[in-house]
Amino acid sequence: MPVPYAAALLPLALLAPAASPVSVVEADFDPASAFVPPAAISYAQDLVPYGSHARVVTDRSVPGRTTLTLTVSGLAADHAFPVHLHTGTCGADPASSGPHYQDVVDPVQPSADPAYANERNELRLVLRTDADGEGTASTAVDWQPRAGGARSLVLHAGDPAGPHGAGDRVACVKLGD
Ligand SMILES: [Cu+2]
Repeated sequence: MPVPYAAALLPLALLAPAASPVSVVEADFDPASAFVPPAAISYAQDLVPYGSHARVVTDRSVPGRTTLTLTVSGLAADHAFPVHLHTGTCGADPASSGPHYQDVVDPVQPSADPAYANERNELRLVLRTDADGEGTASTAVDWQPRAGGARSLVLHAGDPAGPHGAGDRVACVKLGD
């Protein structure tokens, strides 16, 4: 009896918890040592003061595409932060966020080969704050992260002295799996 069977399943399919194509993370930057492990960590209060705010919207509603938008308030004014999607989660050690997430993973790690370490194969953006320390930046890539593979968005200090220098990791936002 295929028809009644399908009809019986339809409501269940509608109720099934499908992964939302748009996820939103809202968090205040706190010290890693906070009693409750923070959803966003600052490692450099001069650039990312405690209590400053981040909102990350990850939109996967277009098949095979990811658009990520980062909006902040309360950060250092008139500053450019290189921001990347990283593989690891945020921890007390800034290095715990691990290497950059890559769609096609470089077999040689740490990845320095521009065939892999580029802005099409990694998710990168530059967040520029205004005179009030507010800013928003968005970028899109033609892939979607593997489940559980991209667990943080890392803000770097920026290094105007070097062409590729992202500089120290100054803050980290935990992303859901
Ligand atoms: Cu990075």
